Amino acid sequence: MTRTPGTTVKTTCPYCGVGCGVLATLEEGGAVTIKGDPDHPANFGRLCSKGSALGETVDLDGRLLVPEIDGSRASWDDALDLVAAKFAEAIAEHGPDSVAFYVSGQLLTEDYYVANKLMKGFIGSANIDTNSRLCMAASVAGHRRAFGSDTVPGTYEDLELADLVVLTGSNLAWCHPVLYQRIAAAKAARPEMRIVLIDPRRTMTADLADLHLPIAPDGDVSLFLGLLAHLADNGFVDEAYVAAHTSGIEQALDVARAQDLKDLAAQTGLSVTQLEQFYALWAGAEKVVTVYSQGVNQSRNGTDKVNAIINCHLATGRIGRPGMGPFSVTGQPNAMGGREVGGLANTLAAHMEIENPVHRDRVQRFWKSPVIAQKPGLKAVDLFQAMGDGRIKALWIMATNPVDSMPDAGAVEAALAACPFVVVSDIMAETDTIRHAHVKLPSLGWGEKDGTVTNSERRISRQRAFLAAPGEARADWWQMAEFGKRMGHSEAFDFAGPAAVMREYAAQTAFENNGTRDLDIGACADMDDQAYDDLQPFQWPRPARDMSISPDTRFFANGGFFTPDRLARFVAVAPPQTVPDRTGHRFTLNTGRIRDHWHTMTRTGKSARLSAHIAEPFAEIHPRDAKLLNIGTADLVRVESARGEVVVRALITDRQREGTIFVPMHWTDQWASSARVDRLVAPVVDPVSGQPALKNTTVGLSRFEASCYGFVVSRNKPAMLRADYWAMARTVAGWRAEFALAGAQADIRDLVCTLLGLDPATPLLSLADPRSGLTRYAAFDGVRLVGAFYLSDRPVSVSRNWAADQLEQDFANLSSRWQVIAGRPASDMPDKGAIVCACMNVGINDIVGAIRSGCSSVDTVATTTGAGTNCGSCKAEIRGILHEHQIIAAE
Ligand SMILES: Nc1nc2c(c(=O)[nH]1)N[C@H]1C(S)=C(S)[C@@H](COP(=O)(O)OP(=O)(O)OC[C@H]3O[C@@H](n4cnc5c(=O)[nH]c(N)nc54)[C@H](O)[C@@H]3O)O[C@H]1N2
Ligand SMILES: Nc1nc2c(c(=O)[nH]1)N[C@H]1C(S)=C(S)[C@@H](COP(=O)(O)OP(=O)(O)OC[C@H]3O[C@@H](n4cnc5c(=O)[nH]c(N)nc54)[C@H](O)[C@@H]3O)O[C@H]1N2
Ligand code: SF4
Ligand SMILES: [Mo]
Repeated sequence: MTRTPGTTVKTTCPYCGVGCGVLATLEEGGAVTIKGDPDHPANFGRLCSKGSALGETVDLDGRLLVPEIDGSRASWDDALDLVAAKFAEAIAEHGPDSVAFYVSGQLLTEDYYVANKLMKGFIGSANIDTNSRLCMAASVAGHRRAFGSDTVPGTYEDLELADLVVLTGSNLAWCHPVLYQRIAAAKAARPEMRIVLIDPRRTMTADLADLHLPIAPDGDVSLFLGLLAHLADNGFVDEAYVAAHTSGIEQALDVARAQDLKDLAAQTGLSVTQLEQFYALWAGAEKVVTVYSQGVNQSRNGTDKVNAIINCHLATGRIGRPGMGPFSVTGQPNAMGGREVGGLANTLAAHMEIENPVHRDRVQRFWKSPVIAQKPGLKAVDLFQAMGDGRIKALWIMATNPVDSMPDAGAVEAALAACPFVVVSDIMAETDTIRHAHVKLPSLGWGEKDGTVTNSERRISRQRAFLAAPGEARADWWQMAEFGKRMGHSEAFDFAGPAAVMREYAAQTAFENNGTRDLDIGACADMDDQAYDDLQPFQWPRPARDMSISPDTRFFANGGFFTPDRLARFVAVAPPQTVPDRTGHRFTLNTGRIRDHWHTMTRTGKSARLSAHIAEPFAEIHPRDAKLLNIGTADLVRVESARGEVVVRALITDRQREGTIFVPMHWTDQWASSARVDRLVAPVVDPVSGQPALKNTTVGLSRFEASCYGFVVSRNKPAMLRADYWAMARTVAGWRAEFALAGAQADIRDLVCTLLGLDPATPLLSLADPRSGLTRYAAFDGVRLVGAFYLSDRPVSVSRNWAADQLEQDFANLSSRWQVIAGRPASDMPDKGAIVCACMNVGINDIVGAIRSGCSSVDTVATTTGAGTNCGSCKAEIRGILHEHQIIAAE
C-alpha cells in the first residue's frame, strides 16, 4: 500500500534484531524523514546511526527494477515460467534434492513461510537453508539441546532489571546499539549494576563494562565450565529447581570439575585473578543475564559454547524470571521469524521437527501437501560444496549475498559460476552474487513491502510500505507463490496478500498444539486484513484461547521445557581440542562488524553519513605485532590464508589482542579491490549446528609494498581498475577513494584523468612538492571542483572529510582553488577530521577542540559540539577520545 505524502507510517527498522519501531514520513518532493517510534516497546523512540540514516538509503540508484534472463530484460511471466521449467526439469531428472533455495534472515515472515512451505511440502526436499546458518544456528541447536525447543526465554526488560549483565562475544555498542543504550541508561539510574564484557578485543562495548576479559579465541567453553564448577562447589546451585526441572547435572559437573583454575587460565588466556573475579561476580548476583552473539555462535564449538552458558543458568535456576537468563541476541531483523517458520534445512515448520514422524505427518496434513521432506536438507556450507561437486542443478538465492558472506567465498563463487541454473532475487542490480545469476528478479525493498518480523525478544512487529513499488519490483513472497503455482500447486499458493499468508502461518502454529509447542500465535489466525494492517507489536506466545497480550512473556521460571519429559537438559560439554596448525601462518583472523555499515553494504554504502565513520577496509593489529613486521600507521597490509588474500589498511591499536587481527566483513568487490575477507576463511563448521567458524582462521600478515599511495575525491564514480589497491566510499556530493600502486608509476596525468573520468584534454591545476613527495591535481568545471587527486610515496596525509566537503563548495575565488591542491583548509575553514558522530557530522578535531577548551564529560562535549545528541551511538568513542586527551593533559 502506498501512502500520500505527508502521512507518517509506523514500521520497523530493517537492520538489526533489536527490531526498533520507526516513524517514516514520505515528504512532498520525495524525501523520507525517519524518527524513532516512541510507542514501540523495543526502542521507545531511540534509533541508532543506521536506523536514523534510513531515509538516505531508499533512493532508486543502483536498484534492479525489471526481471532479466541472461542479462536481457524479460517479462515476469517469461522469467517465472523459465524458473519453473528449469526446476521441474532438474527434479524430474535428478530428484528433488538436486534443487535448493538459499534464503535470508532479512526476509519477512510471510516470504519465508511461502518459501519453506514450497520446498518442504511441495518439492519434497529440505534443501532450503539460510544465512541464519552463519548467524544463529548454534543458538538454535543449543536451545534445542537444552530446552527441547528453540526458545529465547527472556525479554529486553531483563537487561535493565539485571544486577549483572554479561556480554560475551557481542559488540553490543556497535551491533545492537539501542539495546546497549537501554543498558547504559539502566546503569546510569542504578550505578551498582555491573557489566562484564568477554571479547578478545577491547571493543567500544568495553566503555560500559566494569570488567573486560580479553579471552583467548574460543576460550568460552572453558570459562563457563569453570563457572559451573565454581557455582557447584560454593553452594550456588538451586537444588530445588535442578531436581524438579532438569536432568544431567552430574555428568556436566564431572566434565566441569576436570579442570582446575590453572588449566582454565591456560585455556582462556586469562589470569586466575580475572577468573576468580568473574566467578565471584556471577555467583553473587542473583539477577544475571548472559547476552551472547557471534563470538559464541560463529565457532567450531559454537553449540557447546551456548550450552556451557545455559548450564550455568539452569544450575542456579536463574532463567525466565525478571532480570535473569541466557539471552541470545539475534543479528538480522527477522532471524527469529525465519526460525519460527522453519526456514533452516534441519527444522520443519512452526517449531516442529523434521526428524519427528508425528510432526511430519501433522505438517503435511495441515498443508494438504502431496509430499513432505523426510530428512534434513543440506546446510549452507554443505549446500555450496554440493554445488561445487555438481550435485545441485538449480538454486534460488533470495535476500543474501553468499559470494561475500560465506566462508571459503572463492569456492562459493566458483560453485555458483558452475551451477547450471541460478536465480537471484535482490533489490540491487549489481552485487558480487547477482553477477552469476541466469535469472535476476527485482524485489521490493524496505519501505515498499508489507509483512512482519520477529525481534530478539520474540516480539512480532509490522513492516509497512510507505513508498510506491518501483519499476516492476515485486514482493519476495509473491515471487515464490507464483513459482509454486507454476509448479502445479495453484491452490496451496493462492494467497491474496501478506495478510493471508500470516493467517495461514498463525493457524499452523496453533494446529494440534494445545501447549505442547512453545510457539503459538493462534490469536492471529482469524485476523482480517484491516487487523493485520493495524497490528501492534506483541510478543509470542499469543494463543487463540488468550486474545489478550500474555501477562507473562518469559519462559521456564517454573520449568515446563519442551522435551518429552518436560525437563531441561544439562549438556556435558568439554573444552575444544586444540587443532595443530600446519600452515606456518601465525595470526588468528577474527572478523565482524563496524558501527555504521550493514553486511555487504548494498544499502548503508549509499549513505555518505554512514560511510564517513570508517571509509576503508582495515585490519586491527596490536602495536607489538605491527612493530615486529615493520608495519607502520596507515600502511597497507596483506592478510593471506591458503585460500586467498586481502589487502587492507593497517589500524594499529592496543585494543587488539596480540597474535590476532580483526578485519571487518563488509567490503566487497563493489567497494574495494581485494577486501572480501571470507575468501580467507576456511569452511570449518561446528559439528552440531553446521554453523561456520567465522572468527578463528589462521592467517599470515605482511606489509603490502606499495610504490605510491593516493587519495581522490571526485564527482564521478572513480574508475579504479588501474590501481593495485583501491577502496571507495560515497560522500555527500560524490565519491572518495584510496588507492595504491605496486609497480612503477604510470603517466600520472593520464592516471588522474582515467580515475576521475575526465577527458584527457581537461585542464588540471597541479602542484608537486619534491620534499614531501606529494603530487596533487585538481580539476574544476566552472566554479565547482570536479575532482582532486593526491599522490605520494608514503600514505597520503590529507584531511579526507575536508577534501570531500570541497566538492560542495563554490570556487569562484581562484586563490581558494590552491587550497584544494595544498590539501588543507585555510585557517578560517576548520577541518573536522575523521567523522565520529555520523548523525550530526561532528569530527574528531571538533571534539578534541571542545576538550581543549574545557569540556571534560561526554555531556559537555555533546552540548558544545552536538556530537552524540541524536542517536548516541558515538558516545563510547567520545568517552574514549576524552579519556585519551585527559591522559595526555595529565602527563
Ligand atoms: N553495525 C552493524 N550492526 C549489526 C550488523 C552489521 O552488519 N552492522 N549485523 C547484524 C547481525 S546479522 C549480527 S549476527 C549481529 C552480530 O553482532 P555481534 O556478534 O555483536 O558482532 P560481531 O562483530 O560479529 O562479533 C562480536 C564480537 O565477537 C568477538 N569474538 C570473536 N571471537 C570470540 C571468542 O572466541 N569469544 C568471545 N567471547 N568473543 C569473540 C569479536 O571480537 C567481536 O567483537 O550484528 C547485527 N548488527
Ligand atoms: N567473515 C564473516 N562472515 C560473515 C559474518 C562474520 O561475522 N564474519 N557474519 C555472518 C552473518 S551473522 C550474517 S547474518 C551474514 C550476512 O550476509 P548477507 O546476508 O550475505 O549480507 P547482506 O548484505 O545483508 O545481504 C542481503 C542481500 O539482500 C538484498 N536485499 C535487501 N533487501 C532485500 C529484500 O527485501 N528482498 C530481497 N530479495 N533482497 C534484499 C541486499 O541488497 C543484499 O544483496 O554474513 C555472515 N558472514
Ligand atoms: S538498533 Fe539501530 S539498526 Fe538495530 S533495529 Fe534499532 S535502529 Fe535499527
Ligand atoms: Mo547475522
